[in-house]
Amino acid sequence: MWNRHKKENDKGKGRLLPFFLPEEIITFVTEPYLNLVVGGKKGKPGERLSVEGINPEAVENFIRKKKKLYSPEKYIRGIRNGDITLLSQAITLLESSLPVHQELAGNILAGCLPYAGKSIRVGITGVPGVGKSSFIESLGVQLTENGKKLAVLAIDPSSQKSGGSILGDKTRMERLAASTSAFIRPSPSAGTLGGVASKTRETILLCEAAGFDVIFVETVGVGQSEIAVHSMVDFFLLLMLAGAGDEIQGMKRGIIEMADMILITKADGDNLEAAGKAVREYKASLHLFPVPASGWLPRVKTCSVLENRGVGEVWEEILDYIAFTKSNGYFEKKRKQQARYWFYETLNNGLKQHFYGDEKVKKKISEMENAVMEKEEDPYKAARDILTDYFVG
Ligand SMILES: Nc1nc2c(ncn2[C@@H]2O[C@H](COP(=O)(O)OP(=O)(O)O)[C@@H](O)[C@H]2O)c(=O)[nH]1
Ligand SMILES: [Mg+2]
Repeated sequence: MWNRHKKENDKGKGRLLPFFLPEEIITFVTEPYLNLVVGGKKGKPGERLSVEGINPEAVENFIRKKKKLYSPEKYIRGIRNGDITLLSQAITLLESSLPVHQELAGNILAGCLPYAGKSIRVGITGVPGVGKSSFIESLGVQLTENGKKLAVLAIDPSSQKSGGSILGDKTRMERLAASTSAFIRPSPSAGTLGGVASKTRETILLCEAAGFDVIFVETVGVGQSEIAVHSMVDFFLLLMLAGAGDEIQGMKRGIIEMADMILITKADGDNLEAAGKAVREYKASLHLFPVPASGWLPRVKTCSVLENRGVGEVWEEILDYIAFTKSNGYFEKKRKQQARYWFYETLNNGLKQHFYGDEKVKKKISEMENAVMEKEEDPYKAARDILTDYFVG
């Protein structure tokens, strides 16, 4: 009747909970909730427990109360007024897998959409240690001092277990974090990359409705996360270290091709000469690439956060790019393509979740996996059989 549930970083023995509680509720369960289910503190393990005993409405109401959820209108109004607390709560709802949260978040998002879309969205990528956080802090402070409202979001697939590395970065972005015009939000810590990234995109929209006119999306990784970020920003900035080869930096050609600008960081001290050399090399290799669809030829420049050089120039570059792509129609075109991308992403994710979450499918997959590995089953036939069963029944 009772199962032991242990959270990932729970050092204790975990918690004994009724077997029938759905997984997403378990993460929320506390003693009061148990009392509600079993009917009072005296409900002993194994007693008075039945699936019928659970009133889903009571559970939802309880969760609503416990998390102090408000009506969608209240969130929307708050966000529109720039209320950071309500904005943060709405983002947490977006990131939650609880159906009641998802529904509320969906309504909030829908209400905010008409007010979204007006910011400049910039993706910032590069290997760990290249200087992303330092750069964001430096440019961010300049922007906020000039009256901009800046939101910094992060997608970091490597930090999904540790729960968002930008938390540590917040200390690196001390000055920015202290500014009332800046909003810094770590990456959501659960789910697949596709899921995490789509939450980040929705977060952009909420931030825009809250009046943030510049959005930075920081990402670290090689490949997948860049594609996701590229699909939600207007300008994609690639930070590179001088002196380290492309292979060392783990940069695939595709990522360089996505970049609207390459910025060689830490161009100071002993590194100055190497930085200049890197600029020449990247310029030469960019010439070998086809002209990008935007018509914009990416520039290669250097910067030093330490000596405060070249940082503000990046912003000038971004503004030039926005003006250029707005005048040639590419800006709108890209945003439309991005909307289509996320439409399909969401469909794909939904299908996957439904398929892999299906009990029958789960059982069959676990049976078949071994058979396929032991060559007892043909992998294609095994997969087709499972799919046919799922779709045709
Ligand atoms: N010399 C020099 N060091 C820098 C510069 N920018 C960042 N760093 C250092 O590089 C290290 C990594 O920077 P960080 O911003 O955390 O990189 P991230 O991992 O890409 O976010 C830190 O120790 C910074 O102090 C710079 O312009 N010049
Ligand atoms: Mg960082």
